[in-house]
Amino acid sequence: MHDEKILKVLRDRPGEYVSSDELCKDADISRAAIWKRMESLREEGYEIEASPHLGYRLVASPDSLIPDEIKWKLDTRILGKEVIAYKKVDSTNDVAYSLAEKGMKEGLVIIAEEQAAGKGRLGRKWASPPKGGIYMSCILRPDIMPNEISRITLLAAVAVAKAIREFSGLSAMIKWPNDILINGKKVCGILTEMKAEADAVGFIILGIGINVNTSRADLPKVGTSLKEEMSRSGRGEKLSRVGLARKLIESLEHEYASLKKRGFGPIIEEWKSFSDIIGSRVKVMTHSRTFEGQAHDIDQDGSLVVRRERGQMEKVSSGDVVIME
Ligand code: BT5
Repeated sequence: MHDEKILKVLRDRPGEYVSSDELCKDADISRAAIWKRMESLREEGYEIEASPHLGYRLVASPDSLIPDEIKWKLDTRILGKEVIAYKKVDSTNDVAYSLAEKGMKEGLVIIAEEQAAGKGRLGRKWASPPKGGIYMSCILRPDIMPNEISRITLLAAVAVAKAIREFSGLSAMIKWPNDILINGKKVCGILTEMKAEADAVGFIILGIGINVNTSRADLPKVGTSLKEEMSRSGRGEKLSRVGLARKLIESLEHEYASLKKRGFGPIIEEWKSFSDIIGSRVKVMTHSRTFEGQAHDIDQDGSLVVRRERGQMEKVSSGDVVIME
């Protein structure tokens, strides 16, 4: 099947009819095959108009997470050069992890319309209902130490916040370490998993879940979606998941390249500009203890530095925080 070729020909001439002769030549197919190919594209959700005299015209593309749609005009060199999509999968992180173990290259993106067992951190669940969300995981092979993995989570948070802001105009904020919030509610979560070898990182799976057009009824109480927040601000439109996925992959690549070129410093500065945690009173919960203090800083490996009552500083590399004021 060369639907990709047909699509390319139709897309290269937006709004225009392309004659059957031209399609045969440019997409390298026989006249007899055109109709069947058009039907299969229509089944995937493409709206294609046919005119006996003029030929075929692409009117609209579906907002399904189809690899060709995501890769269309994707402006990256590493991330998303290869995209594998599923209608339904247990967890995109698990799929990406096993492919990375088999040696799959950096940059591969696994994306799904629905997850049956979407994962949060520490055995928690990520609600992944169909049709409204983006659930994606990416293989990264950065040259960092295992204790620097939080850098990738923070980098991803910056990339997501920027992508959402640019794409929707909503003021996405970051909450340490891995939440993206809009109006105080969670719209995105990030799960970074890694395989460490001796004192180096073998690979990292960067998993991102975003509620795009998801209805609130399908989300836990703490959650919201971009569509819900758009309608709260008087804009009722649905957002294009394909468009946002593309923007997100580009934004991730931009931050990842910046990490390689300029180090972590500039990313931390941007992170802080999207977060209001520094200076706030916080309750910190790690797997072993709970304590309160004032969020003082984010350090060079992505840990939260908290000032305790008597002034002593505590570094927290993983856990959850509640902002008290
Ligand atoms: C996270 O965990 O926020 C990481 C979520 C990562 C999900 C992506 S989707 C693609 C990839 N494949 C996977 O299997 N996972 C990744 P954590 O910080 O532990 O937060 C989990 C908590 O967020 C839950 O206990 C709920 O309170 C809340 N939650 C669950 N689903 C949500 C949703 N869809 N929207 C907002 N909040 C949600």
